[in-house]
Amino acid sequence: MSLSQKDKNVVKGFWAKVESKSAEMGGEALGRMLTAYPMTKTYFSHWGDLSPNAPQVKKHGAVIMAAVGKAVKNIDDLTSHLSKLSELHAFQLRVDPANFKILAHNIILVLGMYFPADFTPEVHVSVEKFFQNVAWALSERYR
Ligand code: HNI
Repeated sequence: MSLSQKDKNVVKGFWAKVESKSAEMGGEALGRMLTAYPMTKTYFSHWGDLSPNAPQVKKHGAVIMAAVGKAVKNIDDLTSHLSKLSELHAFQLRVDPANFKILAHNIILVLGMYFPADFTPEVHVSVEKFFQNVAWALSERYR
């Protein structure tokens, strides 16, 4: 489902509130994905320790969330903005695109955990749509 102007405004407004915590939330989300969806660990096996508090998990979580933050800033043009990252995940990293939804789910739940008051149902629906669009954009170069 494409993002309405309202969705875009809601996502940008919410992100402005949560951005300062994004690195920490990214680590939490990646750690949860690797624990709750253990089949996702195969892509990161070169790191060794994949426990939720492992330094590389925290560090890479921050990298992922920085990329999500940039995507929020490019919300009008996600497909071209994420095209290079899509290519990387398709051809170098060979990540099954089904995993984009799994990571998005974990990020969304952490957003709700960290910001329960701001994560209203209205914010939730727009944030879900945003991540759906990010997942589509990241899947674009797989074709
Ligand atoms: Ni992903 C590297 C962003 C989903 C596996 N990933 C990156 C990098 C960014 C990034 C940014 C660093 C690129 C670079 O070095 O140039 N990844 C994102 C985003 C999402 C995502 C925004 C979805 C919201 N990646 C996933 C998923 C998996 C995944 C779902 C696997 C389950 N990514 C990787 C792996 C690397 C990676 C593996 C390389 C990690 C390393 O450093 O070894």
